[in-house]
Amino acid sequence: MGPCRIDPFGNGPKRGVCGADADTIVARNLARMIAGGAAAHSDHGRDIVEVLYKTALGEAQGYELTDVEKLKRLANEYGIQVDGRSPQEIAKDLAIEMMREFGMIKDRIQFVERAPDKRKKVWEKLGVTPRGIDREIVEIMHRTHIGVDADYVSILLQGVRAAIADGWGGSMIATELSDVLFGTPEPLEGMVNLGVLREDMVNVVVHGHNPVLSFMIAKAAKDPELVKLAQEKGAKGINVVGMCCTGNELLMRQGIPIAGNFLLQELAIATGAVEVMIVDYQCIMPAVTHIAKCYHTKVVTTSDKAKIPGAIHVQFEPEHGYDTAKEILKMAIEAYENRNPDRVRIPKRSMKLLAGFSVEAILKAFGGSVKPLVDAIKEGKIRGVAGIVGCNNPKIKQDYNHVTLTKRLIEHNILVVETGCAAIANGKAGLMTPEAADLAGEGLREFCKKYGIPPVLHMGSCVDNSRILVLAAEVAKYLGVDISDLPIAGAAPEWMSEKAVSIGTYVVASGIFTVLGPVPPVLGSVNVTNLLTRDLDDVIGATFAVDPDPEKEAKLIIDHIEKKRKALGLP
Ligand code: BF8
Repeated sequence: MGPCRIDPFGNGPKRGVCGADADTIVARNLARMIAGGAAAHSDHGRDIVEVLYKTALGEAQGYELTDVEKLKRLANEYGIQVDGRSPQEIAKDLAIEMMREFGMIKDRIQFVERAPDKRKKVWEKLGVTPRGIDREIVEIMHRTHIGVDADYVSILLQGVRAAIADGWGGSMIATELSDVLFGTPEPLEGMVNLGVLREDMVNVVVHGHNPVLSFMIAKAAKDPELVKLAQEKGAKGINVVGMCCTGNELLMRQGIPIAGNFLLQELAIATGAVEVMIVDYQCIMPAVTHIAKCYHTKVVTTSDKAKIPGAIHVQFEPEHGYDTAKEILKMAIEAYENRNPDRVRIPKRSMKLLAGFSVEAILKAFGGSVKPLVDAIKEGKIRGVAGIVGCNNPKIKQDYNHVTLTKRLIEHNILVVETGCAAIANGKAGLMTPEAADLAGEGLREFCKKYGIPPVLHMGSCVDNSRILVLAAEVAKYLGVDISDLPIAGAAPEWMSEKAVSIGTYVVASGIFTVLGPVPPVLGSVNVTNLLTRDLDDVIGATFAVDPDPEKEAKLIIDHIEKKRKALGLP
């Protein structure tokens, strides 16, 4: 009957022909954005569960169980017997248990148990504890169909439930199993920015999100047969570099250089030095194939979920992972011959950074517990912690909001943790080196120097926001409080994707005040806007705030952290 065009502000119609008003329409649209984001993260998680299962059966070519200790810890959480069993047997059972998380067999997902008791009670009282990951997403699609849920509060609560199923479910599964398969990150040095492309090598950009593809490409690029082939064509070797979150996955675990974040994907090709851009899914602009046509670059799609007109499709299946990776790399080596040296313009910029800050690595840096961090917060040396995450958005000068906000916060002795394109932005800006501690306020500077860490910690890709949840939960449990009591905050200063909407929602639902740069499409409903920015505080202990100016975002976060400190009786 639509499109649903109403005029909530002027003299036009206040309701659609079915009777839906602005509150209903805005809540439905927002819930559908959450569903899109939660689906993307969680389907990525599902793909990794499948690879774990096939690896356990010995059917995934080239994959192995790398962090067996973590596998066992996860098995314990799921009540799977560990003693006297092989890693493969444990992995098979864990994969099957995790498959159950997606459906309707259970009445609550497992990782919710990682939240502090007070938080779990809040979720139970509101009826937003997720039952199954897919179930909550599908239920949004059902409720927002014509003539189903029309109550904006009820619709948004289901949005919250699906978002929690993402952060504490699909994304957390993706993170944990990636650690099992590819290793749990530990601090390591890397390089970031377009200068990591090499004039004298075959350049392969892996772009997208799932490490299942990018790790196999990185592994196959070391194959002596391929290295020899590249050398025969006159190159020094094969240079694999990352783009966006799959780049973060490679950087975090292997120190593989990262060429850039979301708004650098076309520019990487425009250096004229990229032989192949290999993509899986999410955040890949269809424009890459248009740009590639101006050069010798080939774009290779690998997932039947994400085909792009103008790209070459090579379906990637874990059963033949290594062979397929070699096949694609051979294409890159062939393309190297067609590179026009006169058109190569690689910017001379690249920046050193320290990445690899998993929760395990952070705790290790502090001697095995959160105590040193908590003590520094209690003493006031560190005022609090902020998570800065999310995308680039062409409405904002690239990285400006990320970098400005981050600088202000560390100046005010707020430790910053980052993921996704925000992390790449601040890596490029040089804020992820231990030396960057000199830009921090006195207390944070001292703390960073003592532990040899940067004032801005790279915690990974966007699914790794689940690591931030785990860290926040650990600190809250240590202090015996809820996450919403902690002097912490979240920010997505340049967000644009539906995934970011889901992330923002589960971060707020976890009790963390969150500042957005661009305004989400909610202003058509005063009630929804008030709920998100004010009234949620009473029910969930946190709200959203919106400000496009990073200086003002910093002030909002600093004020919030000081308010929380005061409530805890901290100086
Ligand atoms: O998942 S931060 S632009 S690349 S959506 Fe995309 Fe946004 Fe970047 Fe990673 Ni996350």
